[in-house]
Amino acid sequence: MTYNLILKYLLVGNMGCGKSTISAHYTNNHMPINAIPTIGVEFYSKKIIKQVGGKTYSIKMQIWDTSGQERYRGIIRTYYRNVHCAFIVFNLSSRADFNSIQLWYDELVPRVNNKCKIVLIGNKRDTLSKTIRRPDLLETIDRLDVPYFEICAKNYKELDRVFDAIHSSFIDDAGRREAAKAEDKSIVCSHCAIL
Ligand SMILES: Nc1nc2c(ncn2[C@@H]2O[C@H](COP(=O)(O)OP(=O)(O)O)[C@@H](O)[C@H]2O)c(=O)[nH]1
Ligand SMILES: [Mg+2]
Repeated sequence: MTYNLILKYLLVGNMGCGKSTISAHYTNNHMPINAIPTIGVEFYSKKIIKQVGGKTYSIKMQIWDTSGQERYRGIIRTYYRNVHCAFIVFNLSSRADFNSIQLWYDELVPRVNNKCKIVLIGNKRDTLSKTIRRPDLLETIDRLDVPYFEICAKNYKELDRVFDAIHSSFIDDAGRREAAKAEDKSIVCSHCAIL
């Protein structure tokens, strides 16, 4: 039996932090990512099959890549509501990006579904000029209490590792719901679409 899982992901963060690169590379969209900033919202999708605990999951991802520009905020907010996981991306070499993490968190939290997972991604790990002090970063992760990944968006393996960890957490949630159903404790989650 194959379980179908539809996962909607959203990427937010300041302009230039690497959201479009992450989205395009992860979904194997080999279109050249030029220097033109994203206008409003761009859509990417990817389908993968994953075997977990003897079960097969067909996972369809919908990835909404947003523009970091303030003037598109109104349009972007219309995409927040049904998202399963929102990624706050920042450039590890940018103090301004780091200072905006809290702003992006405050932007998302009141607007996303209360079951939406929020994940922090420090991108451009490969750049030498990491300007953010480690203790400051750790304090932020602790304060927001979110999973944190450090990546280079040009490294496909690192991207796979991040998204795989996120899918796995949704599969675990789905497994727990299945187990609860089997025990007739009906915990029904309408948010994560397991069909
Ligand atoms: N060195 C390095 N450059 C990156 C990385 N991710 C993105 N970039 C570059 O940063 C610039 C902005 O990336 P983009 O994905 O358009 O950022 P967005 O505005 O957040 O969508 C582009 O020139 C990318 O090639 C990374 O991990 N390392
Ligand atoms: Mg972009």
